[in-house]
Amino acid sequence: MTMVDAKMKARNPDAAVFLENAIKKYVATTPGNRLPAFDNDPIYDEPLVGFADGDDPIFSEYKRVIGPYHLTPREVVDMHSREKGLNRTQPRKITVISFVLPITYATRLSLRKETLIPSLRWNHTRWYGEELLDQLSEHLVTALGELGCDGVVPHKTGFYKGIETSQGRSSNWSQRHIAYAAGLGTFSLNDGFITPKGMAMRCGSVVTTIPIQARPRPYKNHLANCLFYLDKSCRVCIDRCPAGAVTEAGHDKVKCRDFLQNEQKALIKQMGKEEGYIGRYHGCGLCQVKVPCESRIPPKVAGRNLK
Ligand code: B12
Ligand code: SF4
Ligand code: SF4
Repeated sequence: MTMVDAKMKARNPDAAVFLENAIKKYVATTPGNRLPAFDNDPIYDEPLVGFADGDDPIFSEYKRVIGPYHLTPREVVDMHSREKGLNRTQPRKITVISFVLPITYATRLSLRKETLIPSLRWNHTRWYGEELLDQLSEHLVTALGELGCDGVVPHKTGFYKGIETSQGRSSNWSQRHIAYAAGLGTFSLNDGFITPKGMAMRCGSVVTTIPIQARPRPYKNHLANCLFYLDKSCRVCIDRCPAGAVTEAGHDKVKCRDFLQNEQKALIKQMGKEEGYIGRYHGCGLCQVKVPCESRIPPKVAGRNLK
C-alpha cells in the first residue's frame, strides 16, 4: 500500500464515496449555490457524480468522434504539468471525476412558460451556476490535494479552447462526452445530455491521479436515453425550439448559436426587457424543459436501457 493509499484509507475506506459525498455536501451548503435575485433560492439540486478511468479507450475514440484536438485525460495531466513547470512523471493511474448539476424545479418551471426567450431565472442560473461550477471544481482540487493527489480542472487551464468546425462550435474538452464516459447519461435528438436527473442541467469535471475503479456504463450507445432514437415516439424538443434548429435530422449547432447569440438578444430588446435581462450572456435551453426528458430518463427508455 502506497502512502497515498494508506492516507486515503485512513480517511475513508472508499475514495469514490468520499468524493461523491464531498461534492454533494459542497453543493448543499455553499452560499455560492444561491440565486441572490430570487430570495437566495438554490441554483442546483443534489448532483450526480461519476468516475471514468483516464485510460478508457473511449477517450482515444473521441479523437475520431469529436476531432483530433480533443484531449485525453493523460494529455491533460501532461500539459498541466508543463504549464505549471512541474517535473512530474506520468502517474500510474488517472481518474476523471464528472458531475452533473441538475437545475431546480422552480427554474425549470419559469422556463417552461417561455416560448421565445429564456426566463430571467434561467439566465441567472447560467451566470451564477457557472461560477458555482468553477468553485466546486476548485474545491475538489483542494480536497484531492489533502488526500495527496493532483487535480486539474481542464476548462480552467490555459490550454482549454473553443474550436470552430464546419459543423459549429466545439472544444478540446467536452463536458458531456466526459459525463458519457463516466456513465452519467447519453446524448439526444437535440444534442442535450439526458441523465437520470434529466437534461436541464450543467456539468463539469476534474482530472485526478487518485485511483478509482470506474463502473461499467449502464447504456447501449450514445443515444440510448432519447425516445426519438428508441422508436420515434417523441419529437417534443423539435416543437420547443423557436429557432427551428432541431429537426428529425438532429441539432443544427450553427442555427442554434446564431439564434442564441444574435436573434434572441434582439428579441429581448424588442420585447422591452431591461438590458440586465441579457446580462453578461443569456442562455436559451428552451429545448431542455417541457420535454419528457427534462428531469429524468423517460420511463419507456429507462426500462429498456440496460446492455
Ligand atoms: C460549444 C458549446 C455550445 C454550442 C454548440 C453546442 C454543441 N452541441 O456542441 C452552442 C452555442 C450552440 C451551445 C448551446 C447550448 N449550450 Co452549450 N456548450 C458548448 C461547450 C462550450 C462545448 C461543447 C463541445 O465541445 N461539444 C463537442 C461537440 C463535438 O459535441 P456534439 O456535437 O454535441 O457531440 C455529438 C457527437 O459527438 C455525437 N457522437 C457521434 N458519435 C458518437 C459516439 C460516442 C461514443 C459519443 C459519446 C458521441 C457521439 O454525439 C453528440 C450529439 O450528437 C460546452 C462546455 C464544454 N466544454 O463541454 C457547453 C455545454 C455543452 N452547453 C450547455 C448548455 C446548457 C447549452 C444551452 C442550453 C445554452 C444555455 N446555457 O442555456 C444550449 C443548448 C444547445 C443544445 N441543444 O445542446 C451545457 C450542456 C447542458 C446539457 N444539458 O446538455 C454545457 C456542457 C455547458 C456546461 N458546463 O454545462 N453550446
Ligand atoms: S424531447 Fe423527446 S426527442 Fe427530444 S431529446 Fe427528449 S426524449 Fe429525445
Ligand atoms: S438552445 Fe434554444 S435555439 Fe438551441 S436548440 Fe435549444 S431551443 Fe433551439
